Amino acid sequence: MKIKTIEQHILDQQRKFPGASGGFSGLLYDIALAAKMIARQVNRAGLANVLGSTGEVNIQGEVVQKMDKYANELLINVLTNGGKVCAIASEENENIVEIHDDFLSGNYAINMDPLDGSSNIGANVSIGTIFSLHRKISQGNRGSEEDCLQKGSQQACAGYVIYGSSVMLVYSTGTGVHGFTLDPSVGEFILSHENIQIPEQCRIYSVNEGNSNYWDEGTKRYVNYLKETDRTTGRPFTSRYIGSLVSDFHRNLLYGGIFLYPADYKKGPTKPEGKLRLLFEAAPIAFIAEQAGGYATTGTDRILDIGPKHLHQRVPLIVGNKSEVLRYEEFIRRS
Ligand code: P6P
Repeated sequence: MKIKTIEQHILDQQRKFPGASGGFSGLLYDIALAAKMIARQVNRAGLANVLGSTGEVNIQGEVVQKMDKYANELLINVLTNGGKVCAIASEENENIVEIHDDFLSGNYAINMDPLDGSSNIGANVSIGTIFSLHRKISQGNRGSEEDCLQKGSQQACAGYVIYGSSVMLVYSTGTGVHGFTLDPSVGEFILSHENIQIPEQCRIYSVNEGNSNYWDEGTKRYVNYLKETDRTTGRPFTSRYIGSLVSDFHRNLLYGGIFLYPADYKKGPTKPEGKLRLLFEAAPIAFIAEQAGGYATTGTDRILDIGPKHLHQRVPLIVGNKSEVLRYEEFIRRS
């Protein structure tokens, strides 16, 4: 097997695309460094008294896990010291983290979910870090919220780290999706999955069926369709739901599947936007999905075409095999 570290891969990409400034490869290196440090803490969570909550509630109204706080503060620290970012938007912070005058302000803004699915960590379920990079577009010397509030189609890079049976970093800069597995014995991310393409045949569907009474009719009919028997389309699909977006998405990306977190009317008709956040979850996952030959929609709109209105905007997310995601849109159109 060709041994290629993520740093070598980034430099190869750099040589192919001289347009990407040097800051980009340094920024990805900083993210990989933070990922290694988070992985170390996640893997010893049960021993290091970092389980459980801090007792705080974040901007999402969710209880902050100690590991959320650790991952968020570590990433902000590494990125700020790295001098490659002009603004940091985090799922854990109400407003953007501006880069203090004592530090260099770089050419990229980062939107991140430092530790997605962290409520699962107490049960040793795989969790992840999700990141999305945009080129600076604001006029000032230092970054602003404008740099973070860009359409998903404008991302310079999107990626995630999955802290599972092994630690993997998966990313795309718009020229395919590449996966790197951490070799803890040498502390390097080694290329293990070059140019990932989602399999043609969809085999899996992932959705929290506990919400099914609160779905719209189109979603109900589509999920029932997935359960019908039709050997020509491989149905019924297998149901797999971990409740950790990075884990559910990563499995479906490699095996073929569709993930759904649709609008639900649990909180009444006034909150039909679903649970997942556009900037920190849906847009980066959608970018990777499309680069791997898949597709991502709200049910009516392509995720990557949505112009964000505010940092913590939520959207319905249906992502995976393009043919199945387009079929979902058809069910919604007809309902
Ligand atoms: P539910 C984790 O809290 C998360 O944000 C995603 O990782 C995951 O896909 C989703 O929420 C699970 O939500 O409502 O099914 O528990």
